[in-house]
Amino acid sequence: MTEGRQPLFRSGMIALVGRPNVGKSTLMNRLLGEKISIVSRRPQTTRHRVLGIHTTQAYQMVFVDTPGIHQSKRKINQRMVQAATTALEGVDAIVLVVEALHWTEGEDTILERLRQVDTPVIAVVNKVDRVNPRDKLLPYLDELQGRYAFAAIVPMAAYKGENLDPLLSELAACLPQGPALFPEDQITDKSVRFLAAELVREQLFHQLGQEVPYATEVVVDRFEETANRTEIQATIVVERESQKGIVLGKGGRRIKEVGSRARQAIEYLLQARVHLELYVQLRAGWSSDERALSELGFEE
Ligand SMILES: Nc1nc2c(ncn2[C@@H]2O[C@H](COP(=O)(O)OP(=O)(O)OP(=O)(O)O)[C@@H](O)[C@H]2O)c(=O)[nH]1
Ligand SMILES: [Mg+2]
Repeated sequence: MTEGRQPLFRSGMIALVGRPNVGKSTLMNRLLGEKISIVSRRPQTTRHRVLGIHTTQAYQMVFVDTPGIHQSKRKINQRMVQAATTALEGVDAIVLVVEALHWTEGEDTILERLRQVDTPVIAVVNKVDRVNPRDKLLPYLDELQGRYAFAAIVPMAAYKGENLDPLLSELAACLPQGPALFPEDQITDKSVRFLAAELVREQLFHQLGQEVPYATEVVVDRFEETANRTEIQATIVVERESQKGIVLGKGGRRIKEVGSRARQAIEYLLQARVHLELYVQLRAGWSSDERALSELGFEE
């Protein structure tokens, strides 16, 4: 499979970590040039580790997008954070994503963990498009340098796909020589079923207010590729009876809009026509129930 490639082919795993909402998933999608991870303006959007595989003639980088690391008493959040911290083990490099000009206790806590692993850490200072004028960034970058022995510090606007090349070269230098870990045309470890469920969940994060998105999970019940379209049936799980009505909306308008936007996104992903049917189901307190979480695919 690596025939025809450069003799010094490199490959390895790279974890993308940081506090919630700093732009880890946006960055991974940009690095891949594909949308694998869902993105929203709300924190705690990503709930699982998601691999994004980027293969060139010279290297294969396997990015691990992770949930934002934060403190919470909720069981689901604890499993999310566990998924993120597990991703720090056995990788060849770590990208710590931070927001330009915003250093918080959250970052201090993450640095504590990074000190426990012997892996090069590259800091990506994201959302620099918000810094105006740009030279306000300089003291922040200086400060950052004093906080940790970062292998490199790369300012970036992931959102616009600016400044990706310097990051890619820094990362390539961290990878060991070796054959590709995945087939070169593979872009993720996740199934299309998982990605479809995520695209529905993304719409819930976009379209529902306050705590409701955090009380929802999406399960694909049926995924069937027929000759001319893909048929998907999915259930939106909620925690409380009152949330059912919110997800449905007046006259079913909200769920219809969620379905319509999610269908378009899934069609784009699959490059195929999609028929999407959505249902809502109450599963009382699922996000704080260990068994329900395991059944819903949250690792222990
Ligand atoms: N202005 C600006 N916004 C950005 C940039 N990168 C990401 N964002 C926005 O930041 C928000 C969070 O982005 P995500 O990629 O979901 O962040 P995340 O770190 O994966 O968040 P969690 O999965 O919740 O931990 C979204 O509204 C993005 O559009 C950037 O470079 N500039
Ligand atoms: Mg994310």
